Amino acid sequence: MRFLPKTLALVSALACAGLAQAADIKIGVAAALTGGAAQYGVSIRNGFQLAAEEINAKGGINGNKIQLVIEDEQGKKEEGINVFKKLIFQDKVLMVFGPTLSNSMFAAGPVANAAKTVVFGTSVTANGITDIGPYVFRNSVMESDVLPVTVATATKHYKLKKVAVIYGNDDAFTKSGYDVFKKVLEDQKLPVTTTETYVKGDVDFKAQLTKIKGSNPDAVVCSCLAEEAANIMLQARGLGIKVPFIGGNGFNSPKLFEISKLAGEGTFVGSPWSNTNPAPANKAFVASYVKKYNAEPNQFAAQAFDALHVAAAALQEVKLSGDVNTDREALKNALPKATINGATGPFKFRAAVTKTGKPGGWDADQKPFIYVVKGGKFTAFDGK
Ligand code: 1QQ
Repeated sequence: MRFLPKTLALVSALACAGLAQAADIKIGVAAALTGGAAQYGVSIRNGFQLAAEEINAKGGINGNKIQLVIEDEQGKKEEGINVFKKLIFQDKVLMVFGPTLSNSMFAAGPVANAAKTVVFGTSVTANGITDIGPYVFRNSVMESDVLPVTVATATKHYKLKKVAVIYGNDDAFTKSGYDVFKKVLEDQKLPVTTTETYVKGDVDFKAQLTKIKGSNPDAVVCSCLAEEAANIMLQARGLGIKVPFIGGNGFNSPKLFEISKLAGEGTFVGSPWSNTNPAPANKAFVASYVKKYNAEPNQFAAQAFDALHVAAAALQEVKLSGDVNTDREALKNALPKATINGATGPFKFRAAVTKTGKPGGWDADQKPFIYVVKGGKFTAFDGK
């Protein structure tokens, strides 16, 4: 003991006496807090902060408090990569949540996977995300699990015979959503009257909508982010298109109604979260969210909230060594078995089925709720 530096001697003395300070668990959150995707990213950050506060108030994880390191990736690929590098190599976080968009995940996810650091998406729904590698996890439900249900439900309800399609062809999520819609429409034998595209930043969709109107569909299928979807809806009504819309995960933002007002009435959409789900975990989440933020939560907040609880469930089972590489690997091995009963209901992972057959990451194993838009609000579809 005589030869040890003073502070080290003190630490080891405390450790011997069982008084060593519990360490914080640093967890990175990369979310789009500014720019167009902030309509999703701000809710995501709120969900994480609420979950971290609650977990820490109950004593943390095996006595260790969670410390969130939150960065704005602006919904841009390059910023996603920059922020991931900072969190992983500079801050040396145990794991990273995010980014908000699939488009950014395809760029930033490989950075985390190569650094053998868990990256956990809470809002990324495109096909192929978990093909990036074994360190990639998500609790966001893939469009390929949700859209077949959404389309089948809308088809039955409206007795659809043919639909038009519109999508953004330069975003990984809207493009992948289109690929899924195309396959679902083929599988469900619903003919397509016309397929129209736009690119990021477009605000005038009248040329595409005029073609859609001329093709006389019974509904318009839209693989779009919320802001574009809302403008498409408004302009469609302006052109006299009266048929309902069918959308994907991009629709699940209150922004849709802020812009479209009542233009989206009758829209069908699927989501893994229901605001009216009476399960105790969801009621508790909604109540504490409203108390903290003085606003209603949405799906993106619920998924972020649940994601931290999933990570916490895995971390309960990990004996942290203090060596970041060892601990990152231990978390990656514990995470696939983590299950919770959360705001989005019972959650578990399933191993990704990759295109290459190489080992991939882990996808969400959850079923969607179906909603129809009534009075400018998502309303649980009652099956009639
Ligand atoms: C994706 C999405 C978006 C709607 C996330 C906010 O599902 O990019 O995958």
